[in-house]
Formats: sequence, C-alpha cells, structure tokens
Amino acid sequence: MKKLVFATNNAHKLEEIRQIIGDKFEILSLTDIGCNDDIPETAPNIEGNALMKARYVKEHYGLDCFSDDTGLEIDALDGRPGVHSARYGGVAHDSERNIDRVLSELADVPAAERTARFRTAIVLLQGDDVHTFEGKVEGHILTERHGTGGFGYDSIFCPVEGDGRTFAQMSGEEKNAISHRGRATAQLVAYLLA
Ligand code: ITT
Repeated sequence: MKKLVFATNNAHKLEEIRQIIGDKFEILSLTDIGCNDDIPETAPNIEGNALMKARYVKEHYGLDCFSDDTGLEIDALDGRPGVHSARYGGVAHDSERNIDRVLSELADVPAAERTARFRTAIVLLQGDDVHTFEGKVEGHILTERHGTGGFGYDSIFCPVEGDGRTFAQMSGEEKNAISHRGRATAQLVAYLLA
C-alpha cells in the first residue's frame, strides 16, 4: 500500500484522517518517522500554517507529506479564534480553557447570532509541487458543552447539516461525513487517486 506522511502532532486528527482514508493509503505519523518536534505555526492564516508544517517535515526529513491546519471562525467574534484556535484559552492545546474563553465571550450573544464554521486547509507537498485543499462546515456555537466524543471545540459546535447534535455527540463516521476535515481529505484522496 502506498505510504503518506501526515505532519501532525494531534492524535485525534491522525485517527480521523486514518478513518477517512481507510485502506486507500497507509498513513504514517510524525512519531512513525521519528519526529517529535513541536513544529512552528506562526503564519497569519491556516493555509500558511499548513504549509509551514508540511515544509518543516520536507526540509528536516526529506519526505513528501501532507498537513492539516484547522480554525474555528465565530462570526460574533469577528472570525476568532480562527488561526489562534489551538491556544485561545492561553495555554497551547488546552481545549477546556479554549472552550471556556469562547463561551464566556459569547455569554451575551443570542442564539441567532452564534453562527460559526470550522475551516481546514490541507497542504500536500510532492517533490516541488504544493497542492492545497480546503474543507468547511457551517454551524453554531451552543451555550454549554454537549457530548464527550470528538475533540477540541466539538462539544460546543452544532453543524447546520446535522440533527441538532454536536460533533461530540456523533460517531466518527457521522462527523467525518460532513466535517471540514472530511471534506478537505476527500479532495486530497480524489487528487491522489486521479
Ligand atoms: P497540529 O498542528 O500538530 O496538526 P494542532 O492541535 O495544533 O495539531 P491546529 O492548529 O490545526 O492543530 O488546530 C487548532 C485547534 O483547533 C486544535 O488544537 C483543536 O483544539 C481545534 N480543532 C481542530 N480540529 C478540530 C475539530 O475537527 N473539531 C474540534 N476542534 C478542532
């Protein structure tokens, strides 16, 4: 089976991508290639961050790879946390603090104005070629957490295409079928198999 390196340190993303890609490709993690680095993500947007992560792996390990950068854009917060989604609560990758900050900033915002979307940029580096794929899902932010599945902001995000459940209340298959990452990955796979 053809192997693909996925440049992420996020175990949840890795699990989702492996589930979406199934047996079409074998997905190698950073750990699989011996990389335990905290890869810099200092670009002003998710496309730039995805490119930084993929380039880092290419430069340091000489391997073709793809990366995923994701942001939650909340309209009432002028698009925040956006590219700052991982450390919005002040501590990198502390999802509970990230959610607490979002809920507190939205405390006085009525239901109709709590619209938001997840956006994922996937960057694929193959030799000198760079390909970018984007996926997004519209939804709204609840006033409290619902569900224990998923990760990150899933427990407060309710997709418009669903049945009122948050991503954290859905199975992995249900989330992947309509999610930002599911959509971006479907384009990646279609490109790779074309
Ligand atoms: P890598 O950069 O190593 O891939 P990361 O966790 O830093 O992992 P991002 O910068 O792309 O990933 O993601 C920013 C944050 O957004 C992440 O820490 C999660 O809390 C959240 N997030 C990403 N994808 C999500 C999803 O599908 N559902 C809910 N929250 C998500």
